[in-house]
Order: sequence, then C-alpha cells, then structure tokens
Amino acid sequence: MTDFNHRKKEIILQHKKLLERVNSRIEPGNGIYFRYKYPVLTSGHVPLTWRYDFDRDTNPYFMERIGVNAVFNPGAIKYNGKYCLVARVEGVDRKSFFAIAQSDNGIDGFEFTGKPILLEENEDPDTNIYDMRLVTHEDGWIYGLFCTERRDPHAPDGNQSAAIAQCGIVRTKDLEIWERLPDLKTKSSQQRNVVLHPEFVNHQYAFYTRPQDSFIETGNGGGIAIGFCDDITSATIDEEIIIDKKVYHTVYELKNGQGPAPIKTNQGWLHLAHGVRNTAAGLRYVLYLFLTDLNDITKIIRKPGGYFLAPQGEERIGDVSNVVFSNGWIQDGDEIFIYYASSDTRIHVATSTINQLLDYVMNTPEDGYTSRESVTSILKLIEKNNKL
Ligand code: M1P
Repeated sequence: MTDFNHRKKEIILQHKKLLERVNSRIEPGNGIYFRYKYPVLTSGHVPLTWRYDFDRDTNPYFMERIGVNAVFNPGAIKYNGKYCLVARVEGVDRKSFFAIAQSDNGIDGFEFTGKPILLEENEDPDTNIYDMRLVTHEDGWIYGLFCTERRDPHAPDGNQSAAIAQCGIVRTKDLEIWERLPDLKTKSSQQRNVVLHPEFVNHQYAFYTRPQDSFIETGNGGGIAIGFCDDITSATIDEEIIIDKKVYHTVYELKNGQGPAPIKTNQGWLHLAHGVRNTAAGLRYVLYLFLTDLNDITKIIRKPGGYFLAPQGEERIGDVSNVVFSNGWIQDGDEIFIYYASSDTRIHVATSTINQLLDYVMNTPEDGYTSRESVTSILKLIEKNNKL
C-alpha cells in the first residue's frame, strides 16, 4: 500500500483503535495485585503528528519520518483528576525524552498530550535523559528527578560506550513549565535511580541514591542509599548511607535501585524497588517491596523475601529482555496503580490496595538466605494449614 491517502487513512484508523482499546484485569490474580490484559502505553500510542509528515508533496509515500523505538519507565502522578505518566520515549536514534500521557481511569485510554518536553540544559549538556521520578514535595513543588547521561570525557577515542550517569533535577507546579535546577552532586562517580523523599527530614531534603563505580556495574558501591541536603537549588550530598544493600544469592545480588518515591502508610514508608541478578541469559530485573520506619527513614523494618513482580509471558521479550522496571506509582485513596515497564519496551499497570500491599509486606516470610530456611518457612505454613 503506497498510495498517500489510503495509507494515511489506514494508519489513522489503527492508531485510533489502539488508543480506544479497552483494558481488563486478569482474574483471579495472586491476591497481592492484578495484572492487565494489555500494556497501557506503547510506541504505537505516540501521536502520528510526532512521527509522520502529513504533507503529500514532501511525503508522497506517507512514510514514518521519525520513528519511536520504545515507551517505558514512566514517572507517575495524579494531577487535575487525571492519571499522568511522564514517559521515557526512546526514538529509533536511541535518544530518550520525556512526554506526558494521561488517562481518566489509569488503566486504559492513555493518550499523549501536548508535545514532547523540551527540557532546559545546564552548562554541561545532556546526551540522553531518562527515567523520571515525580514527587510532590511538602515544599509545594512537583519535582522530577531523572538520569542524565553524557560520554565519559576521559574515555579514549576507541571507547565510545563509556558514559557517566548523574541525577538531573527539574521542578514544576503545573506539569507544563519545568524549571531545571543544577544536577545533584554526590561523591559517587555514577548515579542512577535517584529519588526525592516527599517530606523534609530534620528540615532537610532527603534523597534515595544508588552510588556506583561504573556505568553498568555498581562495583564496590551499590545498594539503595540515603543522603541529605539543605538546598535543592544547589543540591549536594556529602554522605550516602546504604540502607538496602545487594546480597549474595538474592534477587538483588548484582544491584538494586529505588523505584518511585515511597508511600506513607500507618505502618511505615512503603518502598518499591528493582533488584538485578546475572544469569547465563543476561541480567534479570524484578521488583520487590520493603517498609521503612516512619521516624527513621534509614531503617528497614520489613522486607519480604524474593520478588513481588517479575517479567511474565510477553513481558519477558523486548529490547532488553527479562526486565521489569518501575519508577512510577499512584496512590488514589486506598488504591494503588503501579506502572511498570517490561523489557525496556512498553508500559503496563498493576493495581492493588494499600491494605493488600501492607499485608504482603508484613506477612510474607523474609529471605532466610539459605535453602534450608526457605524449606522451614514452607513447613511452618503446611503445619498451620494442617491444624485448620
Ligand atoms: O535496562 C534495564 C534498566 O537498566 C538501568 O537500570 P539500573 O540503573 O538499575 O541498571 C536503567 O537504565 C533503566 O532505564 C533500564 O530500564
């Protein structure tokens, strides 16, 4: 099909169908959360006017001019009654940028609004930006913390992969005008997965960081850390305290990272994080939960063993296979909408409630770190059930 009008009509029709696709939850779920039949946002959702030249004279084949490779790892926030995702949109040129998609119910009907966000640059321009964490802070601003990546200036010419990742910071009041602040300064040569805690702690801004030695490997660093600073307009963290370290033979053996900002509950701060282990088939990313003390956010008070959500079925396939990653969730009353991306390709939602997630965190056995301890947990459960 090469005719301009015919192709244009067909492509508009297919795009409309995708945007109007009704989603449904998959029953009965695991009692902890529900997954959904379809991803909520994909590269196919990107507006056609961002990708196609609609002028017949300059685009006689109605060709896609600017391709989008993937839409994933969104920050999430409920704003003006809408479920908003600030998605990582990755072009076929590998460059990522941010764009906002909104839905009325959080599970379907997501549509990109406006145009891609053109973020201001600091004096050291970003080569690539991705994975925004959105936080409504008690200081009145909505912050977006994201990863800014640049080529390592000290890498030899022959090495075109060496990169330096650091944390960029923007803030907004309306999700339209974004003010760029200086990048976060820490003593770590690399930073990814940096998240702002929503409340002041002893009058200071608190950041979850992930110090690491190299771009991919965390090296001697690693683990989810906390650091504090007085002034977010020139944010500097002098000390990073590891609160959740990587551990041998767990799902976070190689590295881990804070997901979205934690949610305050009556039992503690509820955290969603990702854990990574290496396998013969490459890295495997899964999600896990833990709870920190309301009065001391450096203290983990409950942590179920193993993963909370792992890639399943088609989620396992994509640009970077065997990955689930989440940097956005929305609390709406007791309900929780967890936005997670699969295999660096597309975005899904899982829904649950605060009560269910707390039940999961409080009552799932912790990791005993040995097979014997795992069997002991199962035997205890069998014994309890036998008494019923
Ligand atoms: O490719 C999987 C993920 O890898 C990175 O996460 P981490 O820093 O924990 O290794 C990020 O680049 C993330 O965007 C990506 O989804």
